[in-house]
Amino acid sequence: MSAFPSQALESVFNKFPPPQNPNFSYGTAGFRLGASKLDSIMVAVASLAIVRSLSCLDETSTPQTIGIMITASHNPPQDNGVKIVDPLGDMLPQDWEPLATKLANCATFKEFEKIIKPLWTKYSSAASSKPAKLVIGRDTRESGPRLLRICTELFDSFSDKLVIYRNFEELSTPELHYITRSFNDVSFGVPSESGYYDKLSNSFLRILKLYDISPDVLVSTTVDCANGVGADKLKAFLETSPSLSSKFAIVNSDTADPLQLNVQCGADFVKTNQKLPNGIDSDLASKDLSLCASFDGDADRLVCYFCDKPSKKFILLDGDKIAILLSRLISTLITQLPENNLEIGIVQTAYANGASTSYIVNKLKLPSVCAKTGVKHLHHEAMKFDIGIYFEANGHGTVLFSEKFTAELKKFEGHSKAAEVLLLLKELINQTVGDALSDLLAVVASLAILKVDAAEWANTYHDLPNKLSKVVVKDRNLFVTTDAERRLVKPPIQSKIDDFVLQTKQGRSFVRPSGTEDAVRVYAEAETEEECLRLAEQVVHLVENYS
Ligand code: G16
Repeated sequence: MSAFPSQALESVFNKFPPPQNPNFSYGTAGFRLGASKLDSIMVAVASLAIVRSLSCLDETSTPQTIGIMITASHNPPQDNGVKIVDPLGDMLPQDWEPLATKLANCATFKEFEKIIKPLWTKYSSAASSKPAKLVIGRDTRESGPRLLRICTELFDSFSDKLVIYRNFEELSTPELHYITRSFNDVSFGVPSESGYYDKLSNSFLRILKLYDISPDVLVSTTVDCANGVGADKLKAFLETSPSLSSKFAIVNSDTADPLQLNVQCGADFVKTNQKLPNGIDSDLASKDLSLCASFDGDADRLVCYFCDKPSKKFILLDGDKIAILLSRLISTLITQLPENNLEIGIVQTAYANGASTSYIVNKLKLPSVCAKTGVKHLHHEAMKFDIGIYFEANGHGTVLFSEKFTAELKKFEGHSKAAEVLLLLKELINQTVGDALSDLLAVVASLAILKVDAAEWANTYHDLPNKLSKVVVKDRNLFVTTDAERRLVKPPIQSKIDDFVLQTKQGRSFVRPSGTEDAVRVYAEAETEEECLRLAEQVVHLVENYS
């Protein structure tokens, strides 16, 4: 068995020492905070990723590849974050998160070694001392290269008998998830950026061909890339797919100035403020046969929108609307199969607009599940269905197709166009995590196949007026929720929220601590704009008074 590399680890640990009394926690999407505070966390995460790889053995008892993604997605430019991606491209299992938290909070190497050494030794022995395998990527944040180098410095301090890694530098979050899985599952794709682009463009163009749809007639889409990594990746994708390049125009693509990231643009800005981003005006957004879309800072969220022509009113097509559009296409295709017993389900969070959930249950007659915020929670629930469609209202989501789905559909291959299209959708829609580019292509294909324009899509149902507020509090950990984050256990203000809700027509409101920002979020919806704003103010006031 290879010896535990105590000295090498200690020297890197001491080079990037933790602060006094560290109090970090692996949250909704890994560790996320001011970039200057992340150095010691990188050492903890890189070490844990090695152990995770050693613990995930394939059928030949060889460690599988684990991903490390350095990003803070929708957060402001000065933040950064890091998360671990499991062999199949999903998130680090939740029962490993406390370990990540513990390692990040070790104040001395002695404490750190006490936790990591027994695990490393145990798993390395089970892996017959074969090396751990890792892939690493980062978004365009200014702090990204420096934080990434802390990880590679750690890996380089070991011999390659202990760790083999591939550094991809700049990647979108969904690319990193795709590449991680492809290293472990050759049937999933080629583990490279070009493999990812080919998989998307081939499946997309083949779907269009089955319906004789020329790319020229697709809706023209203007994409706000949040001045983030999605801009570079969308450009690269369009270079590899010239037949699509005239249908997608990119705005907010300034990745050379890291301070512009997510500023007045991007999916989070558009969804939260319910207005157009910088770079897209109401004339552009109301052009015929067009659509606007926003990616977030690491290109794993998508929202679409347009402006109504005569009134120039902004109309948002958020994650709820995307889920419903995709479920409409998938349900239509399923009914065209010669036979099937596949169960489709839709997973949302408490942020889903009440009107969307009613539409799913009452019109689509599909099962609807409410999960806690965080794609890891939704992903888990969606896996319980043969076809699990999951989207957060903020545009983070995807559609998971099960093994049963593939087995059933393969039976009809060659004699059912619907089966062929469904199998291609499984290729097009990222099976590992929400993916703005893949979701956008799925939306554009759905609109073309269903012969629906943005206005008709928006009219599927009408959102109840809603408002999401962010309240900065002294300690967000004082806010504890239950019932998929729809009710507060602590502090004792839930009954007051209930009273406000009862006084509001079609009212709904909840309070939850953010897992990615130092704040508490307050959501409110109601029958009218006025009542919604009143409810939001009342609940925000309650929270402010309590903190
Ligand atoms: C992350 C998570 C999402 C979550 C969002 C906000 O998104 O992956 O699932 O909705 O944070 O989370 P919270 O309200 O807990 O701050 P992203 O796109 O920032 O990685």
